[in-house]
Amino acid sequence: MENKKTKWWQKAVIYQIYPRSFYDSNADGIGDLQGIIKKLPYLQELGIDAIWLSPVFRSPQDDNGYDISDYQDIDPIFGNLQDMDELIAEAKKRGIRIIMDLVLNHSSDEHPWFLEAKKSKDNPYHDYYVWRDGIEGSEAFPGSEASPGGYPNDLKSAFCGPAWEWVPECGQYYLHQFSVKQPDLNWENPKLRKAIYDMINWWIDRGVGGFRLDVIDLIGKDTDNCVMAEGPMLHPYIREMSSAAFQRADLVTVGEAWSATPERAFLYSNPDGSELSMVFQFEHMLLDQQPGKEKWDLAPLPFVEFKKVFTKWQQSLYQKGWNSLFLDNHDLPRAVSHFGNDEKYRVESAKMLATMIHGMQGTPYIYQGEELGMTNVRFDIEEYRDIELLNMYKERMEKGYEEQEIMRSIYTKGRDNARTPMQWDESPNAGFTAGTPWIRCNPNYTVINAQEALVDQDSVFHYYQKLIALRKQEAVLIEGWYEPVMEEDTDIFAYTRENGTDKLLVLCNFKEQPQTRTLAEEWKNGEVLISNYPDSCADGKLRPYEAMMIKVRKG
Ligand code: TEU
Ligand code: CA
Repeated sequence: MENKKTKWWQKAVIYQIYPRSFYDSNADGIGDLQGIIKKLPYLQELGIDAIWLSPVFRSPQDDNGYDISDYQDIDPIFGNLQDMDELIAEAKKRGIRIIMDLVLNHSSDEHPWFLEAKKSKDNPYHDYYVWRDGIEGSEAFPGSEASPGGYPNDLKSAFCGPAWEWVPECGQYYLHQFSVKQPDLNWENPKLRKAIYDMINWWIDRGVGGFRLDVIDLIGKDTDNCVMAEGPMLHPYIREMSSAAFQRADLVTVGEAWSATPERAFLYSNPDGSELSMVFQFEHMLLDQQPGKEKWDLAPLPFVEFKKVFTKWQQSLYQKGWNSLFLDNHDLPRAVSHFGNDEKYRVESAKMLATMIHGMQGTPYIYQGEELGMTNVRFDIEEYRDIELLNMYKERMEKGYEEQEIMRSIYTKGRDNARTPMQWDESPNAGFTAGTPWIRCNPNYTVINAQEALVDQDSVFHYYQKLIALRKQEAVLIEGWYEPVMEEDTDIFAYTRENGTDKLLVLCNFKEQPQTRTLAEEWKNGEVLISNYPDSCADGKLRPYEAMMIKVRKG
């Protein structure tokens, strides 16, 4: 097999920062760029190679920055362009690259393009967005006096309600797949595309290390046929953007693609570099919900299926593409609460999940606080801030759902689980701010915090540090073939990785109950590279949530 040169991002571990919840340097209750700069030594100690920064561009913050009103400026709540340059430079000194989060499917309704676009149908910017006339006889737009006709079609917004909003000024509806304040951009317009590529190049010239591309699978949409994800023009647009911008530098690019399948991921992450480095796919995240329903409609995790999804992705992309490895982000519940045990075995299960992810092929992502084993929260409804969650609460209350059931969905899947402030120490507000935090802290910060983790050699933090270091040492982690072991086992997640010289066994007990399994002879004298109990060995006995990586040399 041809051995192409390994790219820097194939050996990298990327850390995601949700800036408003990371560290507040000026006591206004919101995390900011200077706060991140202050915490760079912490990240360097962890050993990460790059930071993916959730959006810090100028924004009305309707969806916490995923509604951008100026792509070439920093929102004042986070700082200014000088702070951004300083962050890039300071991070670089520590060997850390900065990845910006580009939201290109939609802008804010306060973006100058949209302010122009809505003035009239003949405005030069009108065609930067997706407009349609009302349809006679279809469901009427509520409260409209001008009789615009009903909604153009029945597309729904991801944040509840119709995906169309009427603008009396120009007499048309605009498309918004997310909130009303996030109008969809019209990628069919070459002028818009050119403006976007110029903007990306401006950031490349400022020295950023790459980009995460928000809901990139939606940009090639065919609105009239209601084909939103993976539309006919998606890959042509990505290829155009890649050659007009990304390919100018040695960047990492990762597209968020909820609709990705391995077959499509070959295109996105083609090793020829014509599109992106990799995509975030979510197949493993969509299993514990009722089929055909929403994420709020909970179902137990089908564990064997969960493992098979990983196997499929690991094997299909081998030497044909590249995987992103993650169990949480700013839209998902906390990994240890979701897949582990956030009470009695919090530390063991957080380390077990880390082992399972970091043993695979791909680029691992750590979401802020995951390295501390931070957990989900249970707040009163007034204490939540997320637009998605609040809209859902309102809609389901109106539809007559039991409040208790709605709250259970929020505790389990709500995005604010991941957005509570980073827990730095046991001082008030977790040491996150000297002011009033924009969202309440998880009350468990008195026990779960970075200060505590840094002094404890057995902490989740130090376990991640070891895993990151292992990735730099063991080539088999980067290039080895993935083969599932005990595929039908309902308690254990196990697989091997193998290259020309080494073979690795990753063994993870996903349960509180101890397990005994018979391991193949070849592992008996293997070296335990890492494990979450002090005295793990390859005897096939696994204690609650025990996990280990065992290595043998071949031949
Ligand atoms: O998320 C994409 C997306 O589809 C989300 O609405 C997702 O379905 C939901 O969060 C799952 O709970 C991206 C960003 O990551 C998210 O933060 C933004 O709100 C969204 O795009 C709109 O930009
Ligand atoms: Ca601040």
